[in-house]
Amino acid sequence: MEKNIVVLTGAGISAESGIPVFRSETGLWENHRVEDVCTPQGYQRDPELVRKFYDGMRLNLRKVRPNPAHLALTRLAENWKGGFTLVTQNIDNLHEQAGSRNVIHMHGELTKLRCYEALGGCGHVVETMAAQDPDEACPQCGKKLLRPHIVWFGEMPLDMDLINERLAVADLFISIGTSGVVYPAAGFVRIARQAGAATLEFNLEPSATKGYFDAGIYGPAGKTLPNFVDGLLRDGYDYLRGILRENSLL
Ligand code: BV8
Repeated sequence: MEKNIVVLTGAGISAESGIPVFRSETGLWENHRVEDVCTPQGYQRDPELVRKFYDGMRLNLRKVRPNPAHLALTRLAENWKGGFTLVTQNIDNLHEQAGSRNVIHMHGELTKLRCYEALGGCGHVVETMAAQDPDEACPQCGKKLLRPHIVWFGEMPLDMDLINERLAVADLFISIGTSGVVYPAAGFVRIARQAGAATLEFNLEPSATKGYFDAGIYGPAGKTLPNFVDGLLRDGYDYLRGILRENSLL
């Protein structure tokens, strides 16, 4: 019986591609307070500030490229015989640039805008790589209520039913480059454990949820992940058992 793998990535997998991670010592994110740029209230207060914040990150996507960690996940997905699910907290398109398909962007995507339902919009989603034009009307309902299709704090992450379905039948849960601070993503390892999955984190240093992982491999994912994927594809679960033993956190 082939095993099901669920992977969760966070900002750390994009760090070696030059995209700053979410949390920093200053607690600021790209020089902004999180509550000003990553909450519905912040958007209500100053939609122009929030639009420009995401415009900057969207336009930056033209300059960044996937790193070996993204490419290793594409290789794993393409060659793994069992089920493979990639969930990301990231809003960049580096997994897609690396060739990953069916990526579940639970916190939304920089390359999409949505007609804002809470203000009376229709929820229609449009793709864009450009700076947002605040006067652009929704192609579906004609209202000028388009907003970044990003999940802000206090908003429900996307595709949670699908994610929970995949976690419920996971045999291996791999978390890569996340501090384990933001929920519900940080709770996925517990759901996977309850389903009987082996759990493994790849990070620069132990995450806040390290206590729920069987093992941890610490260092830049661009270096650690390709080796792991090569071993798993070569020797399957024999290799995994060795890795879990050598890097046990229990
Ligand atoms: C919700 C979009 C409910 C924007 C983001 C108290 C307790 C528990 C929960 C809460 C609470 N109070 C409030 C909450 C809920 C809140 C939450 O979890 N808050 C936290 C801060 C306590 N969560 C929410 O609001 C979520 N929604 O709960 O809804 C609900 C219920 C009913 C009805 C409606 C709603 C929504 C959360 C989503 C917020 N949006 N992003 C954007 O990205 O622009 S979250 C944001 O944080 C990013 O998505 C980011 O991905 C995510 C998590 O951060 P990380 O990815 O982990 O990044 P971080 O910088 O933290 O860490 C990077 C890691 O990488 C580090 O550990 C580092 O060591 C490592 N690293 C660095 N370089 C490398 C590396 N690893 C490997 N290799 C390297 N080279």
